[in-house]
Amino acid sequence: ASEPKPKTTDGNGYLQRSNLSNDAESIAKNIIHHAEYSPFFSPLQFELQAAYIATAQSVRDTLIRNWNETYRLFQDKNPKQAYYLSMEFLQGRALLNAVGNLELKDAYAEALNNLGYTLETVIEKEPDAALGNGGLGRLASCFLDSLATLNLPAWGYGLRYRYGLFHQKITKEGQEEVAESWLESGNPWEIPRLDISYPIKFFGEVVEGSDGRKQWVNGENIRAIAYDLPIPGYKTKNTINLRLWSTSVPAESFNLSAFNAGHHDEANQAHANAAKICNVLYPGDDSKEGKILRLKQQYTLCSASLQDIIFHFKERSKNKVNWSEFPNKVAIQMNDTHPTLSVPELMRILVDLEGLSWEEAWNITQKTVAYTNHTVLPEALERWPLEIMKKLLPRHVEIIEKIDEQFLLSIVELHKPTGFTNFEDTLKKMRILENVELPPWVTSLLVSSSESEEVSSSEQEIDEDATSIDDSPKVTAKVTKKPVSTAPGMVRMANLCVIAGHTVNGVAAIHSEIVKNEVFNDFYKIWPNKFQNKTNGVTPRRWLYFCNPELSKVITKWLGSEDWVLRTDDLTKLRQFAENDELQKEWREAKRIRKLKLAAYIKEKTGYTINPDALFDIQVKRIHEYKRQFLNILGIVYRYKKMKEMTPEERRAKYTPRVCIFGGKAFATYVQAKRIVRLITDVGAVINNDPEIGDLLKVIFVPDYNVSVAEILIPASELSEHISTAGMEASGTSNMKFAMNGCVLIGTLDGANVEIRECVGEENFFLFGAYAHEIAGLRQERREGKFKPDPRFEEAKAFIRSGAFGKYDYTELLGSLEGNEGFGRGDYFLVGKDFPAYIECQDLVDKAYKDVKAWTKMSILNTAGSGMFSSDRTILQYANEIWSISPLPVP
Ligand code: GPQ
Repeated sequence: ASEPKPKTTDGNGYLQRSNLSNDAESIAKNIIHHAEYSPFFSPLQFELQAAYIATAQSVRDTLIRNWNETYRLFQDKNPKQAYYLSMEFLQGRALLNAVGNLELKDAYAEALNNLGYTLETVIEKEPDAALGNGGLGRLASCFLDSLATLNLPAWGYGLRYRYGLFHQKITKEGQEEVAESWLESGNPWEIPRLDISYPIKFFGEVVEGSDGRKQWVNGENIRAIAYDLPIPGYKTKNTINLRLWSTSVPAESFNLSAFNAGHHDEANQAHANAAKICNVLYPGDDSKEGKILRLKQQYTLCSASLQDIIFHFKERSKNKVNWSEFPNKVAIQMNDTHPTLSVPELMRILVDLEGLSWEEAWNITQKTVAYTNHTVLPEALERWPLEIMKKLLPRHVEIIEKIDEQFLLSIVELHKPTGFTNFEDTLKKMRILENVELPPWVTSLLVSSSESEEVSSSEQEIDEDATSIDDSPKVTAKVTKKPVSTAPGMVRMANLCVIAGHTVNGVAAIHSEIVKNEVFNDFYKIWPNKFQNKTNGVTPRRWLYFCNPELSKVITKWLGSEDWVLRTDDLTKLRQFAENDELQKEWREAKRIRKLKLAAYIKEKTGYTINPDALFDIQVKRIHEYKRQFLNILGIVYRYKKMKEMTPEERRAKYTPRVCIFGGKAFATYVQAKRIVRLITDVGAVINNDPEIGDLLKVIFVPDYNVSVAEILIPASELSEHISTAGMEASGTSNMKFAMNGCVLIGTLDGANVEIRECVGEENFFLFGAYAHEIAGLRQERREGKFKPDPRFEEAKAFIRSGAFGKYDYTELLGSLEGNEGFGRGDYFLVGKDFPAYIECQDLVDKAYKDVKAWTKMSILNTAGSGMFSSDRTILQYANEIWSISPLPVP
């Protein structure tokens, strides 16, 4: 019998929509409504903070309405959906982006004017949502914008950290970290979904149930609770979801008897442990260290998201669950290896909870998951100690061990025709487990194929305590898990991803080649079709249209329409006007407005006055030795020294007035990176106060670089620095944002620089430095003591050593550039090698900037050639070539 339907529903159980009017007057009423009834503040006051919260809540009304329509469409049509799993989302601010995407910016501006505020000042009240460290997290956020804009059925999953990326203070001593609490004044954008939560388990034991299935029991039990952030697309009703998990415990975990006995901390222990998981964003970028808490975070993300995905799959299957359909309905993308536990978790759910066979489950898992690699730095490829993982996730380790053994089996099969001579090293390199003895059946195979190789009796010994994880008919021997040496057993997450994923992609053409030919070459040789390239992109809405309205207006005028915001390839049509005096004048005027705004910002944040007509030269990104901010500042030191040796006339003739701007955070325990920050500020303090130099050179460190600061810096840029040691930057994404905003790049042939240079034209890109394929040889030469440093490089270092920039002892920092090898020495990043080419290239920049017309042309051609770096293009490629999903627009 059907339940009676309330009158307010449409007959299908859905609530009928209420109307929201989009005129300024209705919006103002709605804002006032929220100001009055919102629980965030006293309704008697309508201060700026209240205006921001009420405005955000009013925008959220529209977002929720669109979110519901989108969700309902996905439920009804049940298309294949992509799920983007990421430990980081660097969303930045939401307000301007939301009203811009909804095409309500003018209406909101008018409404706020009528209430005595301006949209600009209200926007400034929003704290950045900094749930990410850098490029990887920001990429995830750009992808969400494109997924919604392209009407694709997709959701993002992440964690709701209470403290995002730290705030950076710059003092006389360099960087200081301050905790960031973006949720302190409440988050008006999120929708707490206390109705949606899943159990998560840690530790405990694995037992076998009466049905023969493995059961994971006891241990620590917590719950993951959903918080939704609606993500609007541009010029579409489609609004997708970023579901962030927070952690808590079920009520029964509160130890009431302990509390009543006065042991308050003890009573609260379970809750405190659970809350800790989502307390802070892991502060590493290309992180080196792993902590048990980090593994708990990763597992929480994977387990909660998979339970949720499976819940939706079942709900949409309408009582006819057919597991073989799962890969036709679900695509899971793992953003780097951080969500790798999705693989054993999906296997566990399918095998232990749903009762599928191992083969069926493996088949489904492989067809469902795909992996994006974002780095080739060996220290950043995640490896987890087997012992830690065994304790925390005992069943998952069993599953990983079995995947490992099945993998060994499959490549042994593959190599049977060619024999197994010299095969052991390859096997050891490729398998998931590291420092764990090969199963005896593999060892015996290797012995029989190579008489010369002796195997010690201890290696052949079978560990009686080891659990057999094998129930496959092909393998019969028991497995030994004893460490081969004293080195602890490890789980290589990247190898697990490559083995389990149906697709592995790099993030720029050159990076994907390195992934295939170096990092994962053994895998590439057996599965060439698994490997793809998906060159990164950035959303042209946030990174050009919204943050640079002046330049956007000029572009729109000359292209005759605003279509370029969705079809960035149209930007190429600017090429025909690149030398047009009228366009050039408008272009420079637009840029100058943004330069003035940046100058005001720098004055406010640092106290330094800069000349808006100087060349604005910017390097903003995480501080890392491989990104070589060190090279940049050494170049500046050399420039300054040369300036000091010249007469004022010579100086003016040779150099162009420049403001060198840096920004970026150093990982709190990355000592060398923090020294680089200190050096930049020390150099700035001397040069900026040198009356002889005046506005010919200024060195600014903009504190607390984040998404919102980037939105001020990038539109004002004229030259930007992307100068990593070739082969080390997977892609870079700020390079794309700069080019879009008419900024000329100086850079090495690394990451996406290679493709940007091709697209904007070689003559519009300042290229220098060693090539990726030369790096290994150059390092080798260096080790052999064959490297002869350029005298100009020696001069720059000596100038710092002389104490010209203060008393701080730079011995350790400069020492990293000396010697032939050793940790932290031997100039691993080849700063000395590239230094002469770099400063010569910078001289060319000075000359080029003096020719205003030629420079403006280069600037226009950078924007014109940047169309391919829209994340819309990237996402379409993921949709078509990895996920097989199609657009489903809300009518
Ligand atoms: N990247 Cl592995 C990060 O920002 N964090 C990470 O942990 C890893 C990579 C970056 C990478 O360094 C950049 O070159 C890329 O442009 C970016 O990911 C997005 O792919």
